[in-house]
Amino acid sequence: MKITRRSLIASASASAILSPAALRAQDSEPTVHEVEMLNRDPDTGDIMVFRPAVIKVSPGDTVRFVATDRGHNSEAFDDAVPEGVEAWKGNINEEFEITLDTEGAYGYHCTPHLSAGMVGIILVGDNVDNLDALRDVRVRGRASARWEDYIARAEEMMAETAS
Ligand SMILES: [Cu+2]
Repeated sequence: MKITRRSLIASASASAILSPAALRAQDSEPTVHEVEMLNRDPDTGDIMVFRPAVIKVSPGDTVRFVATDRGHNSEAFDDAVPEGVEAWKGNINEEFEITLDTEGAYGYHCTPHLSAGMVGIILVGDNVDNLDALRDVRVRGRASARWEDYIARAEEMMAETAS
């Protein structure tokens, strides 16, 4: 079998995931939320997007960025993660997982496509005190309209779960 870069990545991520038997042995399976990295959203037609771009998860959940299309990654904004949390940076073209234990809002982008508006927000838990601070993140051009839109969507999600 010819070892391609793709198969190497696939086997590396497969080995990082517990077998079904091991998962059953655990008290509770970790919840994994998938976010696709896309050149074009097939539903909206938007170019350079994370899908879904705004998600709400529980503390301890894992978010998996899936390299559906090539040329993308996920990089957290240094000033858009809860205090004391280290920003992540995934590699281009590779699936990337991050487990989020700390409650709060996490803003991220695709490194090469920030100016194209490839940004996203993850809400963890019910106390996202830093959500408003995401407005201060330096996002310009086409990205700034999406960023504002996503922050508004995140605020709606929080309002829904609070009621
Ligand atoms: Cu990208």
